[in-house]
Amino acid sequence: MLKDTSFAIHPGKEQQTGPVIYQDIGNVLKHTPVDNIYLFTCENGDVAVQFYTDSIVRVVMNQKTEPKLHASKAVHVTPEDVRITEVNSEEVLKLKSNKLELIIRKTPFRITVKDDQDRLIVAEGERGMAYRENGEVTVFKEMNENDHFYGFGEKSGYLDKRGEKYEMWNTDVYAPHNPETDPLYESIPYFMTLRQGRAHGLFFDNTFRTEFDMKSASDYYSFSAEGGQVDYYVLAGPEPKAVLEQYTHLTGRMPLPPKWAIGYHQSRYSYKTEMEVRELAKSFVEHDIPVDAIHLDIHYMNGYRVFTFDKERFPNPEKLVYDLKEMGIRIVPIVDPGVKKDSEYPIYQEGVRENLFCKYIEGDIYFGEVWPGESAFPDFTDGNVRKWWSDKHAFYTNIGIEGIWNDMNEPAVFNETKTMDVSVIHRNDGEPTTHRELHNVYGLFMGQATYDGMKEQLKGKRPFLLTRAGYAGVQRYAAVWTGDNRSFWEHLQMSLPMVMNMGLSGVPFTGPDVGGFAHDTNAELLTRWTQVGAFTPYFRNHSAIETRYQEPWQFGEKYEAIMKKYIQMRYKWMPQLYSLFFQASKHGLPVMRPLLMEYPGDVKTYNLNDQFMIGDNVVIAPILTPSTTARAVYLPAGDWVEYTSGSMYTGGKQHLIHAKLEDMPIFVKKGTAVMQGEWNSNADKTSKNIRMDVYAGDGNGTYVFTYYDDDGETFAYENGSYLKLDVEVISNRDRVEVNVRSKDGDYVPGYKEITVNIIGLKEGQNVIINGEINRDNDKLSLKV
Ligand code: MIG
Repeated sequence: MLKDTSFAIHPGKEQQTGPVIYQDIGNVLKHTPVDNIYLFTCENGDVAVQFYTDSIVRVVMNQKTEPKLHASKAVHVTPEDVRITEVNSEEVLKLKSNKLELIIRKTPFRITVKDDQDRLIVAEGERGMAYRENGEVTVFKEMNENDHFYGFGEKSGYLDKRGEKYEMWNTDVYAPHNPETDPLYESIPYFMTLRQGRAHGLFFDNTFRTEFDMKSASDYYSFSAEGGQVDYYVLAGPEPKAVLEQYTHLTGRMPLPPKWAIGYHQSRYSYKTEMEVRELAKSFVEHDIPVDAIHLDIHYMNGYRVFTFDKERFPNPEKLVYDLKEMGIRIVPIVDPGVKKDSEYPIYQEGVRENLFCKYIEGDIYFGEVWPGESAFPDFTDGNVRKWWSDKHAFYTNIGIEGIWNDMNEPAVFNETKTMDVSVIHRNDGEPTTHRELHNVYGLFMGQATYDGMKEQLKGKRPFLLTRAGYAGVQRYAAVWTGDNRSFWEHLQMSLPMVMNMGLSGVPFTGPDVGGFAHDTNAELLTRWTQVGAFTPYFRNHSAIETRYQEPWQFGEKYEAIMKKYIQMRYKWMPQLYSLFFQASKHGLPVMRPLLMEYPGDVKTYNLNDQFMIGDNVVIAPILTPSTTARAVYLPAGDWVEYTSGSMYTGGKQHLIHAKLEDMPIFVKKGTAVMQGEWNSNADKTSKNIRMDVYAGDGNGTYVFTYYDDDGETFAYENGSYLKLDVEVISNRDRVEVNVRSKDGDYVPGYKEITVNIIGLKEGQNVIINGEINRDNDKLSLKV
């Protein structure tokens, strides 16, 4: 494996000295509206402007040919019929929808976008769109002194990306993920800008190596690509949530995962034998620690050949999968893209005979060194290849497997560039082009092939896919884990802004390797990390070969008890989490959120890295440093109740909160509610009793939320088999009201009612449930 040597200095970068010369797009020579597209012929290229919705406008510039409007790998929706009013003068053309106004200056071509309140959101001044001789395209935008930047997918460093410069080029980085380590595995060329409480978004849909520069200048930022065309979307916002809805309208939303995938996963590189896996599962059951999935890393295979099991180590995988499922545990095997070059290996034979591997233009197969040795790589950019790969997954699904883990799909190759030769040609569904252009979508297409295949084979059951690499839109197919982190406190800290920014990038189902992948973890770090993991959307403990084993019981009873409590807590919170996953699948909103998402007007939240929210009413403030039992917690406006202690705190300021090793501070906003279930056992994880904890407010306030439930494993919800309650909680001086505003769906859950538990009721406050006053303070409940 390529270790981090002086190679990492990238000597190539030093060579490009001398002035960088940009060719500006130049003056508009003519413009013609064609349907909903405005085409501008400019001196040095053509531009197309196209409204997708009232709130989304697309700008495409091509310096060589007509702007290409139908080649996106990420955007699968077509433009709506948007009503636009047009005002044309000699200097400017104004195009206005209900939500956006475009002011296009003609000499030279410059585009400025305003929102419906006449506020500037994206503007060009002296600089606009340009390109270079070498094919690079760049867009310069004015940067406001109050701009804060978020998103950019999977990046190390802090939440607010102002002052940073990022590259998008899917890369396998085993070297430490430091603040300046960039790029990593995922490329999501998208960001959200927050300026004085209002947000807008920008998605640069270019699959080449791209760069975002919020660092080099103080009054403008830029984004550029090594090739292709300028192709970006401006998203109007104006709230962060609206931006997310707009972005995921374009790039798609996460399908609702099966409930088991939202549970706790245990992994290791590797659990090497069937015996070991059985022992592991047994230990979880004996310790009464919840686990929903055990991952099989590369050692399960025969010589790292995908779609095989090593017969000695895993003599009867079908029985293993079956027996574990009886215990309530699923098996998730790893699948890498590299297919071992071995003329006696059927997958390789088929790939060669049926012409499915990536090739050079001259016709030779590209081979790269990965785990199995010399390997060929399926060309996932081609529909036939995807279909083949999809079908191959019957190997797993036929024995009862419902989840797959895709690794190394950047694609990673053990060579100096860490990836495939950029001159390799991809079929690209009939429009062949180089790896240089499609590198960043290789993992996305692998994900599509895998997800689609499993979905078909599982006949109505929801598949789970975990991936390392991806591009904008990856959320349509997979959950993402953040790759090879390390067992350092710094990496626990870093995982918070990283996962939050993934959530702001449309990928709600994300998490780091809990406990840290590389290096030996330790009792305290693992315990604190497990506490956080219980509330991050994706929750998997994973560790590297030759590191200390880090299952929850490996550090003695004291630590085990705490980890057990938090992993069980994950399951108690499942009704709440599942409702949030539902919301994410419907609207694209993240499950784990930075505070700025709920409090965009509060500048104190703009770079708050060590706290996060679950949904819109719960703040989690974990301990992220060793030997620490207190920390400052910023609580935004409102009154807050600490979940375990019941202590009350006023928001809008910092508090010093004490938290012994067994405690992680969790704050629920007064006047709101959270849904709680219970932990039964591994074999039976479904809550029999559901409780609504209502945190009585004392001022005037109404809180509305959605409780969602269904069978948790099939697609029956698509045909109405779900339970959806829109609930309002009204708090007044004299009463707390809980009303079901509407009930949807025909799913009949195992429980008949939801227990209502009012926390912090004041003297003189009555409780009213669905309009009926409760006088004797009996057991309160809502019928479902
Ligand atoms: O080059 O499959 O990030 O989670 O355990 C290492 C072995 C390959 C990298 C993944 C890691 C996994 C490991 N893989």
